[in-house]
Amino acid sequence: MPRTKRPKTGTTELSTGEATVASLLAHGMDTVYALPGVHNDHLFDAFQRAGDRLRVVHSRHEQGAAYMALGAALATGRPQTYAVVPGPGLLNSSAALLTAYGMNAPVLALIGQIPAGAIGKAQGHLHEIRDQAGILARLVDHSAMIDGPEEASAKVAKAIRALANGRPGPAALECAIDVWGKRAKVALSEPLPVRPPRIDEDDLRAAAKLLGKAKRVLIVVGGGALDASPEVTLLSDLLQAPVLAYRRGRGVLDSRNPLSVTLPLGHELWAEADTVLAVGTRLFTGIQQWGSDRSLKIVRVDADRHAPLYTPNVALTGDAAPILRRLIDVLPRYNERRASRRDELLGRQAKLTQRLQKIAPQVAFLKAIRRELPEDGIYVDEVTQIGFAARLALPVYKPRTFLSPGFQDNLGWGYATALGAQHARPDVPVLSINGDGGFLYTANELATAVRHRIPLVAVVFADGAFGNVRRIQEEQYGNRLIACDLANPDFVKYAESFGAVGRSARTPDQLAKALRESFAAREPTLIEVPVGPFPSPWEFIHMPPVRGRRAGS
Ligand SMILES: Cc1ncc(C[n+]2csc(CCOP(=O)(O)OP(=O)(O)O)c2C)c(N)n1
Ligand SMILES: [Mg+2]
Repeated sequence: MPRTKRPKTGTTELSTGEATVASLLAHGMDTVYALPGVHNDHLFDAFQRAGDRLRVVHSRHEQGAAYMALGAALATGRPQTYAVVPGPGLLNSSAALLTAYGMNAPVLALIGQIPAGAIGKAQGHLHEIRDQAGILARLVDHSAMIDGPEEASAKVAKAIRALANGRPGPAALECAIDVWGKRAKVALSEPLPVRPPRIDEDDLRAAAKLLGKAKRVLIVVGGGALDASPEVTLLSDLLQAPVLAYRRGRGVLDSRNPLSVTLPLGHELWAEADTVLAVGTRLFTGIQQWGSDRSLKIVRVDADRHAPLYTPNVALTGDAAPILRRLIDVLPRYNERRASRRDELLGRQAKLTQRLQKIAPQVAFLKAIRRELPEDGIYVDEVTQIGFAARLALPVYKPRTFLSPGFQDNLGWGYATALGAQHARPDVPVLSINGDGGFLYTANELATAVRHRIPLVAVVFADGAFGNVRRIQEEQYGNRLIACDLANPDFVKYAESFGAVGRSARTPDQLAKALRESFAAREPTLIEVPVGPFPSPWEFIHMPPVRGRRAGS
């Protein structure tokens, strides 16, 4: 492991907080999403003293700060930071940290602590929590305590490297209330190099051979493929392989390419495939739901060597883009020119479009959204009826323009995540879609949108229910309804009471018009769409096994 380079003696006198801020800035991290409190006062003073070099975006709840950092990380692909107080502050942010972990998102959490000498003594200090370090160590792969100004910079550098090293993901640093303000002459560490693993040439050839001789390749892409869109596109063409994305990988292959498929066609193609090229995906749906057997060969490209669900025939470990570039170099030796599958896939896509008439009301709204959201606009998903349908039917043209919470699928992530995405990408419109259930998780952050002039446009589809839960109770529990009907605010007035723009739309055409006007106005906006119950999408999402053995069962 490379050691931190540092001058022999420290030359600048800084507080721990100031050294931390200087290191963030040295790593190009110029924004902190944050909610202050006494434990972090010295850190916030350092934020203040950084002046224009640092943007501090304060939220109204710690989950808002953490989701904003997550949204900014997902929209940009670059590391982002949030800072909160210990105990309740940390726990308030923890669902976002968990989601960042599940999504391998580069989010650095700066968490306060009680006085250093009191940690672990259960004396009842403000915001004390038992074994905060242990809690953090279970939430993220890299966590550490900053014990003084001299080591702050090195610890920040290590944590930031950990965001990208191996399987990427969040990291956390704690610092005690009486340590942030301590001063010393310190040496600032330089950013540490991230060393990608060497690409194993034997494995590469084995992968090329397997793919080259395969008759029907299916490429499956997840969040680990987001930075390998050109490579996946080329490989899809060379192999005439359809590319399946469910949530995270949408847009890696442009939906306008007929070989770009979502779950229902992926299910059919999984049954027919002899070889799967899995890029940056756990392959959960395929292996766990659709089944696998010996005749299915799997080439895995992943940042993580560990494949928990299956044993790949060939595993290539590291960043997808460089590995796939090498594969593209080697593949022609083993791969004949293939007959085009374009017409076949066009036909199958057309049939799927027919089948998706079953969820026509959702599809009509999605068409309106796609018409109005520019090609590089960012759609932020939610665990709601329009969201489930979007995963199947919203065309996505570019990676990082469809942000979906991955396997956590945690209700209520959307609005604050979208706010972070819009803050970090002011150059493109961001659209947050929500159900009325999920929206009220972070709707208070409308105040943040207004305070920081973040021109996010959000839509809330209001059916007066946790609709998904309600439909399951109707269909599978003899209509015995419990805990599913909601009392809603008037969403238009609610938005207006914050100083945001409130609009209302009832039909897809009205929504299109409201979106067009909102994207043009570029102001924090909430569009309420009153709706009734939607038809169930589940037959297109939970599909039966189509191959021999189901792994894990
Ligand atoms: C953190 C979390 N809590 C609970 C759930 C379970 N859940 C899934 S969908 C849903 C209801 C969603 O309601 P709403 O946002 O109004 O969307 P709708 O289904 O009505 O479109 C619930 C409670 C979840 N996915 N995540
Ligand atoms: Mg609802």
